Amino acid sequence: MTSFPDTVDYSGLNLPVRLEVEIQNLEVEGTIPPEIEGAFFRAVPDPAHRPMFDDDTALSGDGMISRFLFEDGHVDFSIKYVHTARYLAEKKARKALFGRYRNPFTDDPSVKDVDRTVANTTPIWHAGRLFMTKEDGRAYEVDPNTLETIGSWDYHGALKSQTMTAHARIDPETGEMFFFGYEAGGLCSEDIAYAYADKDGNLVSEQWFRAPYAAMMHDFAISKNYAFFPIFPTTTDIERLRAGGEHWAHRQDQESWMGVMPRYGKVEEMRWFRGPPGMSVFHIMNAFDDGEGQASIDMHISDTNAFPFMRKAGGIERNQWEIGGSLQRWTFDMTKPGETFEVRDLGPPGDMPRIPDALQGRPYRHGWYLSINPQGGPPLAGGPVGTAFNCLLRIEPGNGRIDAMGLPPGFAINEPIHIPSRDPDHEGWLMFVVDQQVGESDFASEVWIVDGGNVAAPPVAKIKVPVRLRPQVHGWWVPKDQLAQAASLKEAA
Ligand code: V55
Ligand code: FE
Repeated sequence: MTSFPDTVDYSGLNLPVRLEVEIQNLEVEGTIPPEIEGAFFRAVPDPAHRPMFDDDTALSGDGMISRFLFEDGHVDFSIKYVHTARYLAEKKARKALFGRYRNPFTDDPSVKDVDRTVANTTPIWHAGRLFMTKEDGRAYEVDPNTLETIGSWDYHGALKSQTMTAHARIDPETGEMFFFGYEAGGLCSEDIAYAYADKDGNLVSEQWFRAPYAAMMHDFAISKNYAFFPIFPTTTDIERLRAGGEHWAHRQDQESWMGVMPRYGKVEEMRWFRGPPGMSVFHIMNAFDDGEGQASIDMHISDTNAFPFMRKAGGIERNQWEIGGSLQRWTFDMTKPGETFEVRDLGPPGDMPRIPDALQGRPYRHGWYLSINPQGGPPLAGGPVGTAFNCLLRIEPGNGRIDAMGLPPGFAINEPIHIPSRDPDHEGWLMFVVDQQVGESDFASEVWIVDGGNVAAPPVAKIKVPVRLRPQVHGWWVPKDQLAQAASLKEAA
């Protein structure tokens, strides 16, 4: 008999579900735009076993790959565990063998040399392959049709980094995938690997450099000519890990850095710009440059780390509702020496940004992200941070225009994906899971489809999910024609 800790990470909306299901023909209210055909993949952490430590985090949950498949006017749902080495070892033992989040010193000795990544953060599609990623290890390849796990992914033995980010960036013109791994040389190392693969999925380049200090670099960005590496002071320490402590502690007094280098350049060309102390960044909306050395990055920045356990480990006492922040644009003049750059506020606090894939690394007119509805009570508890978002924003960073879909307190909005429209005058569609509290400990979920250019309007379709869903982290849209090009189909043929 398994019970889970009575904490926000394991109860309420975050209560583990642990169901692998396949359901055809979900009930649809409204009309799904006929041009929406393909797969909405989601990464869902869902611990298969009670954690070894009651105060562990939702970030430790075993990765599940989930798919809403839009085909011939039908929507089918499926979800399956990623068969990581860790998942398989614990399944065999019928209990958790891996200890604290990213602390191998707390593991059962029987799994000393077993890969401990949980592949729970982002499903990434590149060159016909689907990967489940987690920044503490290598990706796992998953079959996009069967959702079965193919195995750990290292670019056919070419990748040297021991880790790979959950936030890769794909250039819309070249099809190259740019990515990085931090703690690339091992636990707590300051090594960062910067790499890219060509449009066919071959690793072309991997260069290593040293970070100013070992920090959680959750995301990065590319523009047409530059790569941007954000270092914010959520730091790690091998001695703390040896003592059984947390991997991450936020440092309110430590400075931040932005590394900027030519995206096809040498890491020796990296320029480091010193930023303000104590700030935290998880996700970056986009970056772009003007071809003449003016390089900008737009990111969600907050004045401390949003994760309560990372603040606590750093001795920071701050309530969730007292965290300040904004969407900020940092602009670097790469033609001039020096450490200074320009900062501009673009929008209210929030996270989980989305832009059309076609504008990755390019100037863009609008983007979307999640925030908290200032009207009504506090948002639903749950999700990886412990507090859900309940407001979808569309923002035009150029002129400050903001449109919003604000939901009442009992609702949670998961990260939207964007589906481009065939109509060039249409901004495309946003699709996201909405969770709603329907009883003291009962929750119901739907997939909503919203007109990207008119987020304040009611959804054009709501798809009912007949099982409970645990909050996802990130998602990825793969259109029908790309699914048909899956490497797994070719390799099976
Ligand atoms: C994040 C998520 C993670 C993680 C580290 O959203 C950071 C941020 C789902 O796992 O391990
Ligand atoms: Fe993320």
